[in-house]
Amino acid sequence: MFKSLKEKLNRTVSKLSEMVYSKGSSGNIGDTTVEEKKTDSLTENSEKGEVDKSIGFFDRFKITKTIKRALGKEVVLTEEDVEEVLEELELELLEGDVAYEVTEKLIQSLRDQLIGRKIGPQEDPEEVIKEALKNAIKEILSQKTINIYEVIEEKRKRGEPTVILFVGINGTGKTTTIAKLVYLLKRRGYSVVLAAGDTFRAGAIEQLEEHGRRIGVKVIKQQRGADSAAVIYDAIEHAKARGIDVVLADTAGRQATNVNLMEEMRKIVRVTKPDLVIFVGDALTGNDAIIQAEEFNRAVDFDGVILTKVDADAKGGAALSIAYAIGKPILFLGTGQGYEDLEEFSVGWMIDKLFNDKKK
Ligand SMILES: Nc1nc2c(ncn2[C@@H]2O[C@H](COP(=O)(O)OP(=O)(O)OP(=O)(O)O)[C@@H](O)[C@H]2O)c(=O)[nH]1
Ligand SMILES: [Mg+2]
Repeated sequence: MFKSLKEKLNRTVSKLSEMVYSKGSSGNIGDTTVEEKKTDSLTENSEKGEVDKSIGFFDRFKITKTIKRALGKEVVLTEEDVEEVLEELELELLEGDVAYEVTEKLIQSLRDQLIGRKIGPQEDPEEVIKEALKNAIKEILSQKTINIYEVIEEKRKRGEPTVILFVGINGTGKTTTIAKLVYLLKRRGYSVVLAAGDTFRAGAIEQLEEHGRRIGVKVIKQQRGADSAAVIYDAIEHAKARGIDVVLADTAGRQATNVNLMEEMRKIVRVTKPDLVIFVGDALTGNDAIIQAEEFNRAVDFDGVILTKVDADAKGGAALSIAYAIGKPILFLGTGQGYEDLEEFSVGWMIDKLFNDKKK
């Protein structure tokens, strides 16, 4: 997940801190220490009361050479110090499908934070640079988010179901995401009904029904070709009659260029008045996901984004850019094909994935 973006950010941290060290060097680069550690094999042999003489010195003792680096004097970062590295980062981010305005904002934020920054001998330059990057990313992802559980609770207090509509282009993962969300909502104790609002694509109703069977949730449907808004309306009526907490409505995938289907989507929103409209975008499509989101947002003014297939996305461009570009928060991320592979998005989650996660 986000492997190449992580590498780019880490390279930037290394390059800038290298530069700080070279500027702040007082002639000697800290201390060099040699640690001696017994290797496991030696311990095992010792337990048996013997030391295998054939194991060489360097096999038996792991020599760890740690160069502790410290600044010899205070360093003040100048524009010339950071410019080259930031320009490189700028190009790399653009190549990694980070949107232009997001790249510009990120670089500007780094300039603002770093130029003129004094780094004292007590400070760790790597940490200082990392902090600046983290702050820049936090600024980009500072959209007001929506807590869907709060929305559901609010509606529940009024005795009404929460209606969530999922829209997006073909194959982004709408139907799968709905099934994942059912899984999450059921675990939190909410009752759910699904609306088979994709009455357009062959096999779409059956696909949703199959998910419904597997996760144990009812699907309200009509025949293929039926009016999508009517199906979703039925599901809402069903939920009201039975006191069901949440209606998750599937819709057909559509290209923004398909005038009829875009008009159908607007009609669905007009008729069913969903509490939340969620745009489901495929992270792997990078900048295209952002362009599609802009088009859908113009058509229905959606509330939030779910980005899917993040598990297979090395670039991280869409994840970093879409919320800032559209001005709507990312709510969840699809991180795999299993029902449990849906993670709640937060700035902290993103920072953690980019700077701390060592596994992926
Ligand atoms: N790796 C991965 N695959 C995903 C994720 N979400 C969905 N998929 C896969 O993407 C494919 C399409 O998913 P669907 O849920 O059918 O997509 P859709 O948007 O409903 O597609 P249409 O109804 O045809 O518009 C399926 O093979 C899913 O398993 C994800 O987070 N990670
Ligand atoms: Mg679908």
